[in-house]
Amino acid sequence: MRREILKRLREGAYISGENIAKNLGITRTAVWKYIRNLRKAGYQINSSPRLGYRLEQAPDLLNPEEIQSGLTTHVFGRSIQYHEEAASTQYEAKRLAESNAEEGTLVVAEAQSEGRGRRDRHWVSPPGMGIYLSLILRPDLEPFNIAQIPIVMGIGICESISRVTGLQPRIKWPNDVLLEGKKVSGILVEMSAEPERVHYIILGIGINVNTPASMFPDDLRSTATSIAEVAGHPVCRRTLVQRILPNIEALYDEFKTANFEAFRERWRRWDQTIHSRVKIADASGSFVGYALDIDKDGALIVKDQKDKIRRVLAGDVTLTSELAH
Ligand code: BT5
Repeated sequence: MRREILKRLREGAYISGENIAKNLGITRTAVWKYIRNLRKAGYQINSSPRLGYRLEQAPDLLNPEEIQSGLTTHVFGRSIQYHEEAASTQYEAKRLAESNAEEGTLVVAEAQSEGRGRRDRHWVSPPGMGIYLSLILRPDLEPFNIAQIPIVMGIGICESISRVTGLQPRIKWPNDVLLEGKKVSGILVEMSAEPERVHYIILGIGINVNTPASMFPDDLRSTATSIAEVAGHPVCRRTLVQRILPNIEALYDEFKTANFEAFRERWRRWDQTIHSRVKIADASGSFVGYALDIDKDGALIVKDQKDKIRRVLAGDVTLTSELAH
């Protein structure tokens, strides 16, 4: 009902409470209560005794009403579960996936108390500042290909940030998006699979949109940033989500039928890893080298200090400089 009322208010003109009530088959008192609740949620709604109600300004919330108004996707975000606060949108999406939620189901939270990165690391998720979302995917792919998904999705996030803000984000292989060398977004892919078959994937995306530097813990200040910090002004989270969803939906559709090779050039366009000195760390240790390229499977090709060529499939990359080759 709330969504229906918003839809009518969004048409832009004044609309009387009586009209809304008649249209939706509810009482005028019920309409008034919905309007009161919308105002509480931050919607600025003008009311004039003769003309009725008019929406002056919608808050920058990531609720289904806001995301879906004007969303151009076919599948992604057609069903949305919204939380003012979640422990982690990954947990919620996993729960939904286990109970057969359809592909494209989106979980969004305004804040996360236990936002997660890879290997159970923490993702800082202060309320109302960033985008914290998880999508349920059910691709007919082998588990081997899944590690390529965050790499491909990085392209969509860069393209979207660039389109909406004019900034030039960069990808640090495999799953970080950087602005001016600092992390602005991270991608997390978790899956439930058998050796040959993927049951579902939860694609998690975290973006620092309006997060002030002061909200990052001390140990992240030198490595994390937000779009607003770099742009110098706040950026509408809803606009960004509405750009990201169709972008990553198109990439995903293409990914299901093409192999990673098809994305290599586009990925290189945003990359900041290749031709850099890198430190690679994974569970088994770390080494220093020079990133030469990304191969047709999305692996990072690194020349180590003994001039041995190593193929890196997973791990954390630290860029130690950007010297030309
Ligand atoms: C990632 O992991 O970068 C994946 C982050 C995915 C977060 C999304 S939010 C929606 C969904 N729900 C979740 O619970 N998670 C996903 P990783 O590469 O492991 O990076 C984690 C590291 O980034 C941490 O150990 C910190 O050093 C740093 N970090 C934490 N919060 C950050 C932030 N907000 N901005 C920049 N860096 C951050």
